Amino acid sequence: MIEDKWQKLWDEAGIDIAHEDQADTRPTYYCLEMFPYPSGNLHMGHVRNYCLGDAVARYKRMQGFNVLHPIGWDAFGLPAENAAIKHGRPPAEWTYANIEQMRGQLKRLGLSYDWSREIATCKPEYYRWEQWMFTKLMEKGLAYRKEAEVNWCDPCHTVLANEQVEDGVCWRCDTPVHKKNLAQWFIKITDYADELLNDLDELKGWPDKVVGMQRNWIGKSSGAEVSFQVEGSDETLDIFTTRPDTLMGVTYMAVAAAHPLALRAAENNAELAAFLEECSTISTKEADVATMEKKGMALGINAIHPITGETVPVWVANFVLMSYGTGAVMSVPAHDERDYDFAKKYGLDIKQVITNAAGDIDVSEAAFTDAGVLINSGEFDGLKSGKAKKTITHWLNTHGKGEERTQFRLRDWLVSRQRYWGTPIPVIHCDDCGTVAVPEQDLPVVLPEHLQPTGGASPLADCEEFVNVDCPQCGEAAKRETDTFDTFMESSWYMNRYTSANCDTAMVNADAMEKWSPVDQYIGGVEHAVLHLLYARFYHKLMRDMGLFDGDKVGSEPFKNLLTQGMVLLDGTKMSKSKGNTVDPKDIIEKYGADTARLFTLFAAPPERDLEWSDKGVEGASRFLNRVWVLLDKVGNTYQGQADAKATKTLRRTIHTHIQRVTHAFEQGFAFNVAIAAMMELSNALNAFEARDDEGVAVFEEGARALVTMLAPLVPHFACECGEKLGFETIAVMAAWPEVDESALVQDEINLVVQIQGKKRGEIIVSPDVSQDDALAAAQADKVISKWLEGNQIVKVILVKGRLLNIVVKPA
Ligand code: OVK
Repeated sequence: MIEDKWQKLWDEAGIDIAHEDQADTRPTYYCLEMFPYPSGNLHMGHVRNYCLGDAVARYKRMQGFNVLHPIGWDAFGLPAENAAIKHGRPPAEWTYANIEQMRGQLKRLGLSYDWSREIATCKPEYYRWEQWMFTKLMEKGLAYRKEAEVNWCDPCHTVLANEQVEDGVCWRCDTPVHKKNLAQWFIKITDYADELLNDLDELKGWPDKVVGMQRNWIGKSSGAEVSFQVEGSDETLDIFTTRPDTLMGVTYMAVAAAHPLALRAAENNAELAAFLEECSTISTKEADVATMEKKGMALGINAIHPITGETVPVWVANFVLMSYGTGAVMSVPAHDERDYDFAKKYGLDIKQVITNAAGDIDVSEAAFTDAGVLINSGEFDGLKSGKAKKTITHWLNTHGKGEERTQFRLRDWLVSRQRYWGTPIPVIHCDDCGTVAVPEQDLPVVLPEHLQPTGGASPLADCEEFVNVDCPQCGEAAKRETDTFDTFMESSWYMNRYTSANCDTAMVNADAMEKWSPVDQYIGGVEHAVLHLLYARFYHKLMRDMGLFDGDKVGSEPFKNLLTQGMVLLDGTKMSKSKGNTVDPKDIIEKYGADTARLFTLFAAPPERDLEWSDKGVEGASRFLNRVWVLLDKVGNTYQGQADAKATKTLRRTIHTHIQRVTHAFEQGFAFNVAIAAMMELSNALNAFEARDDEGVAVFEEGARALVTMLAPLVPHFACECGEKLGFETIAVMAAWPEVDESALVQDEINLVVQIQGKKRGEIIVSPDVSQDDALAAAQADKVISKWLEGNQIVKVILVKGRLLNIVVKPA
């Protein structure tokens, strides 16, 4: 097996190890792929992700970089618990077995990871630093506990993320979920909203699409906060609007089902109470809220318009969420589609206050949502929307009824989960001292690994040796927090931990961070475009502000360049276990070997596009490697016949133009498919060549060596075997990347098109830097072209260097 042979040799040579040695003066390069959940077996999507990363890492090593290319396991989370429930084995057992299995599969592919830095996030030596960080965040007031409305599933006895609620039911047990107010832990990401938004401008190496998604998620909007008095009470109903110019068109207010006004109104109204209950089971996903049927009920309460003093009814509506803004909105049906549909459905007033320049807007059929000119707005009539926003906000401000405000869509990060298989939240609840952070010397709070979840409440809560503890402040009996962290916590800082994976005195080593961070190239699925990437950017800034590294030296962003890979499809749909349309990487590797699997995934599509699986494509990749192998047998051969110096020169030129093209493809967004296509062309050119003298033999060998060397980052075992066949001085994956010999690119002669009166009349063979006069002379000497010039007076000659000669004549 050539794979075993080479993998052993690579290990012995230690070529995958990132060097910390100060004496190593090579520039550093950090290449990282999103680390896997240890879910059981490698999927084709993983193979693609990790082959892309490996090609980058190996290429950079051959370019002379000291490369950090680590791997590890995102090991906590629900799948392990679900499998544990199904198989009756603790999640730790399942997780560690999967890690073993998947590590073997990664090794089988010959991926050049620095295994000395392998991490598993479920190990205390990893999560202790996350716990340490959390206690520091508590000290700074950046981590806090508060009651929040959450999705709760009774049978599963847990909070569900919005994404885990489908059509109002639990994704796992199909029971309707309901909203519940529970004390939860949050981290104040909103304190960093502005920085997270502004720093997006720095991320020139990220796809625009991902930057746009992050910008949208943070969702900065400017507008005004407006207070509406509740009729007959001292209370106000505060709302945020981005359209204060439409304030005079408010005809009703809408509040969330969980809003205190709604709850109070429902106390003596059974019908309303039933409606609020119905609302509590609906999804809070924005996409669902946008598409669901809009429903509401009047509360029987009025609000007083802050400018006109008129009353408008207050309704409860299922599309207003307590978790966004203030849980209340002003409704302007004439100028907002959702408000319009709702008003039409329930017969509420529609008052137009904006028109266009021509004044011919009619809102009897649909809302007019553009900016325009104010009408029916009293003293504000005639103002344009932009000016009106400012004027009305100013009016509110001076009358104490509102002010200018910027609002973010981003909410604080809810990090607690009522789950067993996660990092224990390092907090102790004491009847006297309240919520107390576990002191640094008592960390880590180790998760007992032997517990068996059953699907109900977390087994941690019943584990007395875990729960019962003395309060670190007063020494009295107290209880540990039994919630664990969201697994996005672990994946938010792993990229920094790899720089100093074995450091046991700090979360990261500042010098190592300076040396390696930020990640030069991050590669992973677009499914993480928003949450993971945002949390990782946030965490990096938190670590900086905690003084764990020098922000001026390291920078404030963890990932310099990002490549989001496309999906692997089979028959046009995403490979998925539940649909049964998967191709097992194991079968391909067993049948064709790791290199064919690697070559196919890299060749079949540009990295960021979806890749359609094709058995024919796999066979094609395998055949190409065979052809190269056979081609190498020609090295050293001399063929019969007259030596042809020109053909040899042309081959040398082809070799170097192809080195240039392959290098360019690697440098420009790692277009491996383009690089491989160029290598196939080079292989064909070599195959068509027959050396007839020593020069020919030497150039052929130069080409074969370049081809093998350039294949090394993609198909490393094969390239090493080829290198051995060719007598490489070093194993192919350690060879230096071939350099383009510029002199080989120079062409002695070129074909120059000759146009007369704008029409092509022939071609001449000239030197590439021919002068205009010499080119004209050559054209005049050409038998065919000279016929077109005969008897005509040449009035103008234009030479476009390297391309064409234009002659303008005056007919005789
Ligand atoms: N641990 C996280 C993760 O996504 C990453 C953290 C950094 C948040 C790529 C499939 C598949 C399809 C059907 C059945 C089973 C699997 C992902 C990531 C990387 C790791 C492809 C994975 N299809 N799996 N872990 N993939 N595609 O293990 O986009 O899910 O970049 O592999 O993926 S992961």
